[in-house]
Amino acid sequence: MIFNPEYECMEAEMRQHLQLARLKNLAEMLYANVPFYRRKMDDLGLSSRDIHSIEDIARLPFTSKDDLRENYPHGLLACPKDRIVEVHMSSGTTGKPVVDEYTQNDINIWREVMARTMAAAGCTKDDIVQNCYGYGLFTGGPGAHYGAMTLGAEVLPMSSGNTARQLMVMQDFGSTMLTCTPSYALYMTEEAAEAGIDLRTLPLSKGCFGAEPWSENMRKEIEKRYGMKAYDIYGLTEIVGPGISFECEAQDGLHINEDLFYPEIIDPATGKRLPDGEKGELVFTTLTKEGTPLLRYRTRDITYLMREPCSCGRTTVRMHRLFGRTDDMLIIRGVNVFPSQIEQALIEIEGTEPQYLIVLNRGESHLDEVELQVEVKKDFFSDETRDLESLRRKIEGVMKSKLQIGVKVRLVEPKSIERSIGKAKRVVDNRQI
Ligand code: DLL
Repeated sequence: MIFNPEYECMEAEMRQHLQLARLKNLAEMLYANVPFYRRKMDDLGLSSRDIHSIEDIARLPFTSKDDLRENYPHGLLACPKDRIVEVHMSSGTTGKPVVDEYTQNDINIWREVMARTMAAAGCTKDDIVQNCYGYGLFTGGPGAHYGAMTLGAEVLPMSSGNTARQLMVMQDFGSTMLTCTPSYALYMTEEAAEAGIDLRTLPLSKGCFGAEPWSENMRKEIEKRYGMKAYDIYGLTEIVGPGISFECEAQDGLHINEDLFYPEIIDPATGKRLPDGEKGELVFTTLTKEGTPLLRYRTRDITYLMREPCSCGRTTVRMHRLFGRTDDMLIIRGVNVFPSQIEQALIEIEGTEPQYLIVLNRGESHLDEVELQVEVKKDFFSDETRDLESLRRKIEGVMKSKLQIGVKVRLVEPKSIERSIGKAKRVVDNRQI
């Protein structure tokens, strides 16, 4: 279902007018209220009067994650503090967290985009949504909660973890929709199998999964194990949380809520804008936010934009599912490798689980060495060393041909790689030690 056809199916030219008017307001408001942006625009000799078309956005300054950290906690606030009604943060691995402070209008925007997102996955007031994204400073739990409530569905605010209880509730309350990270969705299938629960016989028919990279093959695996349709949803704390873009039934890229979040793709090295269809770093401008609006925020996520019409009737630009991040891209002997490519290849290999860990070491020769730990399926894990050895060699061969680099594969026992209830950790980098 299309939640808001007026905006989601708007004619392109009309949308551009809307985006332009909103961008001008934003630039004016940021100049007036946020010293950080006033300085940046003064340095470039720019004001909102220099914006004549939406393309002029390229003249405006970027905002980086470091800018957010340096202005922690309230430096980028653009409205009086007493208008803030909710705060979220994401911590990442180093430094201060990045903060998003919401006014009531910002929360309304979030409700709107999450309702669009979940409606596109088929959620209606008749659904029972088991929400196993974490609740708290993380945006996943509250975001899906707001979306489900806006659609009038029943929400089970489970948060992540306590898998036995998740499975009990799933059965006893007849959940029809699941929202969580894809890795947690898979983990629950393992626990269910162990407990003798056949998930395919339950009423679950759809799910919205995101917050971490996952592959097309992982989607197929989730769909098969649950007997449901699995949709990709994307977002980041700094911009609003989940709800920036989402898949429709065509599952051919993620529709961006571009009346609210203006996307661009740039070359991460030069900052130059790239044409549609070309892969680069995704950049967002929040067109209508009030609390902590951002100009040209560099997400570090890599994708490309697609403007071809979609069969669902929405006219919004789509982004390809993420290829990775500029900061988790591994450069191994000059070759760019993303963990998601490894995952995509692994699921095609009979006998392995989509559970893996990439361990990077600096070898004696001072070259980077990659060890790929792969979990073997329970029924494949025999004592026949010959079988395991041939499986190991097979994986090494596949990796060599798909990634163009040599990877040392180590097969590990079923369930020995640590499971996550939130975002999975796929890379251990020992090279700094
Ligand atoms: O992960 C928001 C979210 C919650 C999205 C629930 C979807 C569902 P952060 O914790 O700030 O926010 O992390 C944002 O996670 O820049 C991407 O690198 C990654 N990410 C988010 N969604 C996807 C996805 C939330 N569908 C960062 N595919 C982003 C791949 C994703 N990566």
